[in-house]
Amino acid sequence: MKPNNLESLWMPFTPNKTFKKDPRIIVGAKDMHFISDDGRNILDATAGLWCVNAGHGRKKIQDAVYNQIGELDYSPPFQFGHPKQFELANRLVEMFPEGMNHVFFSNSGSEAVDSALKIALAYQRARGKASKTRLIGRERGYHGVGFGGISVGGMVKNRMYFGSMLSGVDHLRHTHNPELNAFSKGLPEYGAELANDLERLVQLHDASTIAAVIVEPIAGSTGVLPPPKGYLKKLRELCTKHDILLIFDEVISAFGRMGTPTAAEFFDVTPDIICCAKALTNATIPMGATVVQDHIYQSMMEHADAPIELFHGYTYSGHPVACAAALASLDIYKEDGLFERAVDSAKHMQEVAHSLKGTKNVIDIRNMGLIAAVEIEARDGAIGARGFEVMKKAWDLGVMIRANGDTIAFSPPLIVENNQIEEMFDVTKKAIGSIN
Ligand code: PXG
Repeated sequence: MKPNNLESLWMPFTPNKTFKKDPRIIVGAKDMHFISDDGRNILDATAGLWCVNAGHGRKKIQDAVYNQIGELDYSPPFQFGHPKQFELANRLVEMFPEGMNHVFFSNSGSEAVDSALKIALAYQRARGKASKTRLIGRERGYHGVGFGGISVGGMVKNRMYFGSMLSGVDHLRHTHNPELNAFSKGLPEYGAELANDLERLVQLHDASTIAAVIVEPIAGSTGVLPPPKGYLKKLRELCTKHDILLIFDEVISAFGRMGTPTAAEFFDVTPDIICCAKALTNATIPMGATVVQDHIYQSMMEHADAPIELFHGYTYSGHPVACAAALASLDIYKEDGLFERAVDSAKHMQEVAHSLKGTKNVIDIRNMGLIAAVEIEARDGAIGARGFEVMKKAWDLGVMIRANGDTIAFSPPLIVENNQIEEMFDVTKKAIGSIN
């Protein structure tokens, strides 16, 4: 392919100029591997982008999608229904924490987040608390790329180019504390008290102005930050105390990444709203979902001031083909026992990941569930350069890893074998060793 042929496409979150000089092109995928255009098998240590939890090319999903297109390719989601979206909503509420019984569909994590924020605001108004309009996110949070998501998000580059965003937003402090918590296996010991930062914001703004707090139970894109022990429970208590909704953005953590259907179940903390996407359809067809507790839905049904209780929705909300892909994915997760399998693989990955302690430039290793991260020290004046070079080198050596700045993130499909976990980290170690 001539470099020219790559010019028409503006690639997302990619240095276009650099990429197009030396492209990495993927032409196929099966199970744990991608296939590159030069015919190499590349081990997928990232489940694509935290999303292909059942592994690639699953026949059951392929058949479900094919059959669905023949049976009902599309139907409008406003004023009309089709059976599979009700079936999928029922399946999801069975899996999700008790009381989370209503599902609003969208097409991505960003939309699932925007839907959650809008539901939170509309709910507060419907129940007579219209002054509760403020949204609280957290520093280093990632909630997708819509204006709602970047406003509550806390990743500087994702915000600084895009103007003033939503007004009436504030942020909790992030929980990363390498001085005390570096090389923690599983949840870090120190930092639960950082949840009290919500009290600071309540004192500043008053609870009567705050609609919701949104956090990732485990922060992913910012470089994998597991929550300190006790942090999420404390945050839940404070939200309840101040009558503030708690939203968990589970776009990466739902569907088995923690060995449970949701991280909420893993932590035994039930939020008011959960956003999910990605592995919902094993990433085959784009889909997002926002799942809410009974009290939110019931309040909207009883108190909304118009027959349409929520003025929100997407042309592709509950798309029949996405629903078919999601139902097939949920079947696979269950039939293959993949969430349980992830628990065992996570133990092995913890040991293997931490064996990289002592490798040149490695300054921290973090893990939780089937997620691990190896952080390397940034090169002077070039944050992210080492991470990028390690990612490229690993690709050359046959493993796809993800660099979030100088943190290498691992989130393999839940079907990963122990020897493949070892291969992921062996190659990463070599890649780290090969750069200066
Ligand atoms: N919330 C969270 C917690 C996410 O991780 C989104 C929302 C947005 O989802 P969509 O489907 O709109 O992209 C995400 C997405 C990375 C990386 O490098 C992770 C995501 C996206 C891009 C890169 O870890 N997660």
